[in-house]
Amino acid sequence: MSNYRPLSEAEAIEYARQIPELFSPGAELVSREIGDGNLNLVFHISEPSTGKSIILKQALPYAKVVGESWPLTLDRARIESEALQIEESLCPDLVPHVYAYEKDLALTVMEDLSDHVIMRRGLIEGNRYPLFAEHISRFLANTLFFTSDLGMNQQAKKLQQGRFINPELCKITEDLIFSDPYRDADTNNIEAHIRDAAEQIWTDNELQLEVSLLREKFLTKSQALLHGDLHTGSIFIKPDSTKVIDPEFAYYGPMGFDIGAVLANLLLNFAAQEGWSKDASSRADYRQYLLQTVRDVWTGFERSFRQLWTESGVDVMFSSEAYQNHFMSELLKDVFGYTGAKMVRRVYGLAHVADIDKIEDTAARERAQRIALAIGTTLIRQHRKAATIEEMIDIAAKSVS
Ligand code: SR1
Ligand code: MG
Repeated sequence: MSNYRPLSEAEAIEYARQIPELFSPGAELVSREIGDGNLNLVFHISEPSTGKSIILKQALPYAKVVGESWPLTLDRARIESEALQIEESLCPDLVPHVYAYEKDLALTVMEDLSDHVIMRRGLIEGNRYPLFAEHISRFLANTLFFTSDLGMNQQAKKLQQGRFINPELCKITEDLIFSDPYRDADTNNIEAHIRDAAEQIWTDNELQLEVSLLREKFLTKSQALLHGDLHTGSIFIKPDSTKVIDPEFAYYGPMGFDIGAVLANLLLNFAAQEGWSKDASSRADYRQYLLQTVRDVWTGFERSFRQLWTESGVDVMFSSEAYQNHFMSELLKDVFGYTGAKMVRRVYGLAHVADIDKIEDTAARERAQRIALAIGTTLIRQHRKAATIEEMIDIAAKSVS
């Protein structure tokens, strides 16, 4: 921590200049701080005369979204850079390349993806990404399979787990997803017009039991190295390319948490459509596209994961078809629960999503919030009985019929 200081734009340029073989000696470099997430500084450094560019991402010693009153470990920069490198070894086309990690400054130097857009923004603008489901289901299948006891040496997995104990960032998730939205916590950020819905959830004992079970699994089920925060703001996209960024929440947890994060964010956009597509027919059409993407992500994941298991499984006791079927059916239940929990927290927990919050019309925003809560709470309630992805699609479709 002793040599740590948050960089200014000028200091970021000086740092970038020293990276060997990147920019021309003495070149004019331009820096822009472009971080719009909740936690970090992000500098875009470019050399206008050659068009070369990189990203410098620096962790701050506190959560930017709240301020210095919420201290946060700088070790998350190490966790992020190591997770990115593991992910790159498993699916090189789906993550940015890491050029360097500087421990003292909690700084990662990585590939610039400015020719992509943040997927959340792309969905808000109504764009379609025909390759996304194939890309993200391959990312999920490879990263989850090859870091689990199914696909990697089981002693090496235990050692790897030790490098990804991430208590401070896990606590953020434990609080903001699996605790605070279910009680009248100070961190909640509740618009007055939906307070009644939040209050109903605070007294719903059956729902709270289901959330407790999901929380328990998040705390104890060390199945695979998760990205840990795989929402559509952690995905850079363009029609022919998908890049997963920001795995600073990486830790060993239940696989369904990452899959659920992707599906939840598709469904949050589904819930928000009244704010973004003004006529009923284009709205229905885009919603169909989102539901088809939900279906394709799960079915693509299941197909790839089963294939990896059959071709590369490391454990003879886990090699029977009966065990594989049991595993996949339990995983789908977790996916339902985590999809639901990740939706509820984004409606009135601490950190919301632009898909809903940026809807200017209050009545349309409220309808989006209530649709998201209806889908989320139903998924949580039904998660232990879930048997097919079609049930999730039906729940979403019924919420707007
Ligand atoms: C204090 S951090 C709030 C949220 O931002 C991150 O992206 C995670 O989702 C976290 O819960
Ligand atoms: Mg993030």
